[in-house]
Amino acid sequence: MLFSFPMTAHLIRVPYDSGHRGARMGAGPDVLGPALAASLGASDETITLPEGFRTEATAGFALARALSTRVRDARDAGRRPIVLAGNCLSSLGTASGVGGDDLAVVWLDAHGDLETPETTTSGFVDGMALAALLGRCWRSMTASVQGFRRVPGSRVVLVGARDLSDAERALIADAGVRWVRADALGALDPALDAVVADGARRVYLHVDLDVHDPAALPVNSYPAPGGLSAAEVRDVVRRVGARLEIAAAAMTAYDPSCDPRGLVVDAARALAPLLAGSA
Ligand SMILES: [Mn+2]
Repeated sequence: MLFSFPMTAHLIRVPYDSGHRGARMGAGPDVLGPALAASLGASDETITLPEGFRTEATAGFALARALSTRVRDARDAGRRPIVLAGNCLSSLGTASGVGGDDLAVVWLDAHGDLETPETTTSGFVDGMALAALLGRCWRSMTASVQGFRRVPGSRVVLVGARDLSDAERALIADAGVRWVRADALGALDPALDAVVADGARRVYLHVDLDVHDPAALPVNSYPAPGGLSAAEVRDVVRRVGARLEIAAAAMTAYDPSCDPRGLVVDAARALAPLLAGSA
């Protein structure tokens, strides 16, 4: 492997969903954090917001701003940040904290997170996270995140997405996002080659855990049939890590109330060393 130098992982928990601490997917980080810190031997911190009323978008971007600083600090200390977040909007903070002009994004998710305020029918800001990272929406808010720079579509590989609106499919085509379907994972290697040819050397590796097939791993209340097995997710991460330095990674969107047997925790524990570069 090209980038196998030892780097201790640092876990950063962001235990919020839509600004609500510990609710729904906001409960996932506090279940995953202790399990992974022990198995990785990693340090662990939690980002919190002061008490008080705030809107979903206000909270989401406040967390992204805090996360950007923590990610940068962890990297400056020689550690690889592994973010455990309720929402995918955390990606804005993580990618901004890594910074640089050689960054690719590999995004595993059942969904595209490519809606914009003009196309969303749910109003869920999290469903716009990747569109915001591409610079397609929320531009005054992303500008408030230290180190933010939009990632060009040619540097983005979307893996395993299958629950996509027409608007999201149109944005994939318009932005030139490289879409690797769950039933055609062989397309990953050519997509990664193209990203490297485009100048990327490092990657932010985003794993929305609902990329897994919900028949095997019940991750949250947004199931989409036809996802990846846990072994396929690990293989994707191995193949990404063989071509690009994993600068930071995330596991998101785990709602423990959907997973009474803790199957997702076991899968996350098996995946974490690959994200951390310690496998
Ligand atoms: Mn997502």
